[in-house]
Amino acid sequence: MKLYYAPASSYSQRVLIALYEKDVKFTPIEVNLFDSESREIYRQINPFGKIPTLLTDEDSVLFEASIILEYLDKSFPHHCRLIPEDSQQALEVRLLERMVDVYVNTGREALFRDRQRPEAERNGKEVAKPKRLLETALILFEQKLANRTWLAGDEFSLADCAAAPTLTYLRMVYDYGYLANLTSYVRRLQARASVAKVFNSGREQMTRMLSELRYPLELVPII
Ligand SMILES: N[C@@H](CCC(=O)N[C@@H](CS)C(=O)NCC(=O)O)C(=O)O
Repeated sequence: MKLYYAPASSYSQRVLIALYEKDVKFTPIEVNLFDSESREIYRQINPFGKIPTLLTDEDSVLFEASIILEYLDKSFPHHCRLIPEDSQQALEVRLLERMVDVYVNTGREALFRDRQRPEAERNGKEVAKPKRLLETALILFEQKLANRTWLAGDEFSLADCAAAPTLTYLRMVYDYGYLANLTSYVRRLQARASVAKVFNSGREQMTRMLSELRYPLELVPII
């Protein structure tokens, strides 16, 4: 199995966390999307030019992080099930993962773009709606985490693989420290071996990318 990825890419990190959780052997292939020639070559594998992509041992090409995770969970069901067998619980896991993607990631990207505008142009109407939806999702997570270890319950799942990179990077542009359960949850995520391993290997690339921005940003550690 080959994984096309970049160490700092949040969608790549989601897949890497799952691979480490499941202790699956794979060949990592780093893609430099900032280089036009590498990007062109990579488009022959993934026409959208997005990372990650998984090339399976049966030569299937899979894109979209959540589809790759579904494949890994079905193919390697014996270590750490990411999607519960119980169909009701599986729906909850998929719903939470979708909320991370649709509301938290979209809000994070909108806030990130906003921080790359001159200060006088920030906080305009284009950011109001994604920010409101982001906050709605975070409050819902806060309520669910009042009596849960992981986002969907007692077991680490697909939803946590998605939430770990997203909530870690979100802190650069949005301080959710006022949400105590969510903050403790992110601490638990970052202490988990698979998540710590992924962040440690992505930190250098992310720190460099953030320092080269028009309005530089920094990773904000959770205290
Ligand atoms: N929907 C895709 C999103 C993947 C994605 O946006 N990856 C980013 C890196 S985190 C990327 O490839 N960006 C390059 C680009 O958009 O050109 C997935 O779930 O895998």
